[in-house]
Amino acid sequence: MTRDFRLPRLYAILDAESCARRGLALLETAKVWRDAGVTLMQYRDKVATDASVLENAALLRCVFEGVDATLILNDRVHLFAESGFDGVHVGQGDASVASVREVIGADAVLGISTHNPAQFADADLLSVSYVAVGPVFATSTKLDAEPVVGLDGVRLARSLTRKPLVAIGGITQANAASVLEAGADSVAVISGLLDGDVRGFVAAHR
Ligand code: TZP
Ligand code: MG
Repeated sequence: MTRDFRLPRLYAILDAESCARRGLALLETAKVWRDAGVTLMQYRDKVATDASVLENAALLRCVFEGVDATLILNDRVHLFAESGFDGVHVGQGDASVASVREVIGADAVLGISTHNPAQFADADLLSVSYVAVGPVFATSTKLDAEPVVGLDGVRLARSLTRKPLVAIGGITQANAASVLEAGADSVAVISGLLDGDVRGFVAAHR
């Protein structure tokens, strides 16, 4: 049930473009993350066709077969059922939470991105499973990112929502503890995993 969703401390985001930019294969990267102990992974692919996203989703499901892991699809709400994933993550510019819920059903995991106090407070009232706040720090992964909210933004979000809270943007193994101390339940990471030591990251935030 949505209300009981619990975020693990590490929310790994497998971003297809970030992998490609580094010459890393998507599935091999997912296998490394699985073997390192990742239990929540979002597949984010802003450019691929729907057909290719569905193909990758099926392969990623195979990678995590038999593992107690939650798989989330970024956007592409219309592909949710076919993807066989556990949930979707949407941004402020996407369809309304109510209409997304209609498509994915009451039990699927649903996350929403938030960037300012009004959105933090609004998200608390929505039927989302968790709230993402960010960017906490500067990031070069998302070119159209909103202004940095900093650790104060995480504290503010924490004070305005009782939902499970994940922070995103520029998070590395070196600064993750400060983000969790600021009140986030979890850290969502792209570059910090691709460029860092994923085993160390998982072990430090189990
Ligand atoms: N939303 C806000 S910042 C961001 C997204 C998707 C990118 C996070 O990537 P990184 O590499 O962990 O900074
Ligand atoms: Mg979106």
